Amino acid sequence: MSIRAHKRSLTLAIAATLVAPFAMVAAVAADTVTAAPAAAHGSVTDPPTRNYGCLERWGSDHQNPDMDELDPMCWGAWQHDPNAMWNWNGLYRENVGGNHEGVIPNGQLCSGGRTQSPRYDYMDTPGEWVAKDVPQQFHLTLTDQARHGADYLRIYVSEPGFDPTTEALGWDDVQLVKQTGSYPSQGTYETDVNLSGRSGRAVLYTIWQASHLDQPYYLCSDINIGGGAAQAQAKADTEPAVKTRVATTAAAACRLGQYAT
Ligand SMILES: [Cu+2]
Repeated sequence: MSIRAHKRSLTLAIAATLVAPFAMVAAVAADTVTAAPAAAHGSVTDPPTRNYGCLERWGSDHQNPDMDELDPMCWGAWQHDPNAMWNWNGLYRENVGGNHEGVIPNGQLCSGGRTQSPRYDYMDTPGEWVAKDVPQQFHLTLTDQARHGADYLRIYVSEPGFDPTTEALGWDDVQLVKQTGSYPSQGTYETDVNLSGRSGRAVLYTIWQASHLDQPYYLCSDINIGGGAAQAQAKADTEPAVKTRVATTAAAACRLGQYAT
């Protein structure tokens, strides 16, 4: 077994232990459990990606028919493939060679060029995705359960006037905000994002170039720039229990990751 294969199987073993809390949350709420084991990878958890947001809000209640009205894009996502949520951390491609714009077609940025199709295809669907209120300057957090490290985070924001409720994101719709330096292997990567001069709904697009392999992740987060921060905090304080459970699981994953290395 090569070192790389060994690392991979170790990662999978850790993943099997990590996915259990999610499966239990689902089992409590639903008669049928469709959760499949997720390999331990990561994603932008704040502001949450489309699929991570749908897991945060509905992971313990994903068969609730009210979701159709309350959160229609999440409803669509769960109908399309629940594994996009259970595997919230697996939206990546491999061996892209840094040629992101050449490999990911316009209109498919949020699914990483329909990676592992059809699992994440719905992430490209225009519509009323729930957008997180953020100030013009905020912290972005990427949670890396596998502690892959990062060669860089490259962060784009959709152009003013781009309407994610009617358009799928293309390269001509985004402008580069920043590219970070590298991060060592750790549980979270954080960076400041400055969107001065911007307001309203936008899509934040993050490419995480992991360091263990050529394994870039393509991550869309819906944001409402300048949206009432106080209001967002009040909402967060009354979020259903699942949010806490997911956050606890993610934190536990990071700690487990530390011991596993
Ligand atoms: Cu990974």
